[in-house]
Amino acid sequence: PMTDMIKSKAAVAWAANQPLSIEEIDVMPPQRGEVRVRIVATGVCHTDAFTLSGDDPEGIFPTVLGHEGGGIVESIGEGVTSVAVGDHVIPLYTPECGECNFCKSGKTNLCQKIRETQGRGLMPDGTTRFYKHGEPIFHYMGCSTFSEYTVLPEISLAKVNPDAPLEEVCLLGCGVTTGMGAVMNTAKVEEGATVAIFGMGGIGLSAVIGAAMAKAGRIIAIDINESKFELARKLGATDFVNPKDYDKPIQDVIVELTDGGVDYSFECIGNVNVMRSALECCHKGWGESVVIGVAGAGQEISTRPFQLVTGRVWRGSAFGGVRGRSELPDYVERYLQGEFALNDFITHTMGLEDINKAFDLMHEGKSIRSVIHF
Ligand code: NAD
Ligand code: AHE
Ligand code: ZN
Ligand code: ZN
Repeated sequence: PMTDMIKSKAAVAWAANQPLSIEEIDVMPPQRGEVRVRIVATGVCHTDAFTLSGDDPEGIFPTVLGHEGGGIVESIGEGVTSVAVGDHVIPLYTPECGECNFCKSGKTNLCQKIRETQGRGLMPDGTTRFYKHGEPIFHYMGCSTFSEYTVLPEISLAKVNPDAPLEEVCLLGCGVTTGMGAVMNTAKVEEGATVAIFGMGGIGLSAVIGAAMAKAGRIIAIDINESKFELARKLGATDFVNPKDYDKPIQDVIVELTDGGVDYSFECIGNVNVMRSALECCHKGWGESVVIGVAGAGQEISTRPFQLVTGRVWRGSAFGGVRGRSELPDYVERYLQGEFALNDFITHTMGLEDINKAFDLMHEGKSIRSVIHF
């Protein structure tokens, strides 16, 4: 099926640390195995701000950021069979090809089929589909949802139930799935467990939802911004800790509070010092800590190896360990069945022209998620 170049409104990041610029860009037709999608709505995740800040070693400019979207297939390239024009889709920054060693291992969601080109802001054939005055603009995390139209490989799309409002389920494209999945797939938190969650942004609050669904006995919410605790309580958190209220390491506070430490902890901030606290607040002999937060170039984690020798486990999770094409549609179904709400997270909505406001609100600690409507 032949299609033409299309004009698209997009928020372009021309350089690190500059406000996004609203532009009309050219979006090329989908090539073999590719799909062009009209984005209906997109959330703004802290990772978008991280890359814009210049701290992301893979950050490359100019680019169209955004990776938490929902959209409708506008056109398909040659050979595309798994989606059709009009299908509702969620872009996947972790694709699922089903045939690479990673997909076939059954041990990870980290499909590597297109990881190398994706990390360089390119489509799998090594070129880009975005242009402004004939100059190429790079893709981002294989998604680039801050554009009215974007192009993705077929393997990077989850086809979802069209009854689901894309203005809400876009959050399943990253934040909510990441937090819930880290608790349920990566840690496999069991009923009655004691859980500590560091950072009550979109990711940490989703981890609270996951822990409540897993029937954790105690869910300790930790944040330096106490305005986040109200929603945390509503979602099921049972204890609230502001590290600023103490003059000793927060891991010591939590170990005392829990008579020896937690069964599971989750770092949902991207701060390497907090990652250490999250490990060290785990119970000797069995406590497991999951790193979800993304830390900047050059940052490293540390702890005494004795922490691991004595049975604590340090692990990490990307996209909640969820295989996007085969498992994400079911998250949408569970949302439709009322198992969890998404509107609690949407503190702000705005048009693309106001997207810089979404970044300001995030940095000021005033939003959980801003959702951009096109
Ligand atoms: P956010 O900015 O909405 O939330 C971060 C929260 O951490 C805020 O509430 C903030 O007040 C709190 N915080 C900051 N410093 C703190 C400290 N020292 N102690 C306690 N709390 C502190 O961010 P988000 O969108 O929820 O993303 C969180 C992190 O997760 C980011 O690093 C993001 O890049 C990462 N992330 C990872 C994945 C993944 O797949 N691994 C997916 C999405 C996001
Ligand atoms: N580019 C960064 C790494 C960024 C990162 O860790 N990304 C997460 C998703 S964050 C979503 O908000 C992820 O899925 N990582 C797995 C992968 O393959 O990128 C860097 O440090 O280079
Ligand atoms: Zn994200
Ligand atoms: Zn694969």
